[in-house]
Amino acid sequence: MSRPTTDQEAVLDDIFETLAALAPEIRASLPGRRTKSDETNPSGEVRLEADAYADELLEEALGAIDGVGFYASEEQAEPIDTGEGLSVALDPLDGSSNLKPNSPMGTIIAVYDEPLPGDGDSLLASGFVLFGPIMTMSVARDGVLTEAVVENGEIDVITEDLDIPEEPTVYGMGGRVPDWTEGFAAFIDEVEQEYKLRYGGSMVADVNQVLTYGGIFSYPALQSAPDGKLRLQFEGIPMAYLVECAGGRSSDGSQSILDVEATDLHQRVPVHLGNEQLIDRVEAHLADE
Ligand code: FBP
Repeated sequence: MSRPTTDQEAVLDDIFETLAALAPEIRASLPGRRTKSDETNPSGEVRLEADAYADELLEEALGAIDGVGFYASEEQAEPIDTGEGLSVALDPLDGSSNLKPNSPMGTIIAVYDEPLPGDGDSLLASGFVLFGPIMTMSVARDGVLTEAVVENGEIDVITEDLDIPEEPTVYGMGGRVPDWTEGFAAFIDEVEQEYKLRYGGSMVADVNQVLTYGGIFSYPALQSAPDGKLRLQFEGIPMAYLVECAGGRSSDGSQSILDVEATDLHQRVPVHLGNEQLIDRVEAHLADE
């Protein structure tokens, strides 16, 4: 992790205030944009009209900030040069397949102090906006996770220094069961006896379940996809830092996701996030594979 300078702290303030101010507009844009466009993103996924529109809004607003030098997103092949300064990397609409069934979604942001692809060493801060029954924004900075309500575009802090509950109660995991690796299937055989299932198809919403109730979220390496589904730059690293700031752990199966080498802007990574004891257990099962 990098420690922000005083100037960088001021730019980070601008970035999160801008994201909070934009959240109501992104949410208001969703109802009329639930249809698929005829375009695919760099990961080969069909883009929704809402994905493209949220990306445009975020690029325009964040790219205009003095001190933001690059804008990159899951929806664009290359970073956009926006001047001098920090690099922002976004998943403009996480869980966009949830828009049609009107289920929770989010926006994920990571801020790096180097050109992209960045890794855990160049990460300065990360956060997400959760479009749930209410609109909240969780921000990880200087080793601390803060949760706020952003209903009217202003940051109204509700939890300072949020810690993951020590006693885990929920688990959520992606991928189809027949496509799980042997070690991961053996791990799930155990936890499904102990905890309640919470998986809804949006990483932001599912990880917030874990931050709220304790437990584990996984989108593991699959037999058909050894690197899993989720993107290191836009999903893995930012969410790993949030969970680690809350006293939890992250893993790609054998190491913290913040230690994974970033070689490509759209590279994927297996993701495990949650209470330390559960991450230790899933790593032990995967080590046996
Ligand atoms: P998007 O960012 O393109 O929405 O993809 C990521 C995601 O939707 C995650 O939020 C979620 O955890 C996962 O993919 C759901 O995948 P699946 O549909 O395979 O369960």
